[in-house]
Amino acid sequence: MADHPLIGIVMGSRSDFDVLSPAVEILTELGIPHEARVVSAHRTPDLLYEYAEQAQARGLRVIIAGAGGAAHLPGMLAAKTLVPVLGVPVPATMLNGLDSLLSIVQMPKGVPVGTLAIGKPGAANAAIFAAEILATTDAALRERLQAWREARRDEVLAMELPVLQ
Ligand code: RP5
Repeated sequence: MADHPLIGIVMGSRSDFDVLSPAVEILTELGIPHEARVVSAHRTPDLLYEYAEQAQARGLRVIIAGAGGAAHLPGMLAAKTLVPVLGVPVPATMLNGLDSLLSIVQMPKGVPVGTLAIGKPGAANAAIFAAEILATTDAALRERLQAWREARRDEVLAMELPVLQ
């Protein structure tokens, strides 16, 4: 297994962590080396550039970026690196993440950000999607992913509904 992070999880604020935490949990469960950091597009733009510029050389294969409001973090990272960026809209304002979703998904042609759903489901899916990307060249990870998916299937098959009188 790699001794350096393969996936970078970045978020605009400490306040985003709760929403991004499913991504951390799933990558941990799948045994994928990762890191989680706060990088703000608007408040630490120089750090954003540095993170993006060093991502490839540091061995990052995918970046998961979550932010709320006018969420420029995923798009600006994507503008500065060829490492694929997955964007997670965070519900952080009165607009409940719709603002962030539109900010992230409406990238101009030529600078793609793979945009996931608003909130924790999007964070979880970003981690799974990143794992699937890595699994294209990692047979052991592909097996762990297959087992993970089968466990989700078994959870559903075991579901019982209440009997109403
Ligand atoms: C965004 O502003 C962050 O991604 C966060 O979702 C939101 C609020 O940040 P804080 O004021 O909580 O630091 O840039």
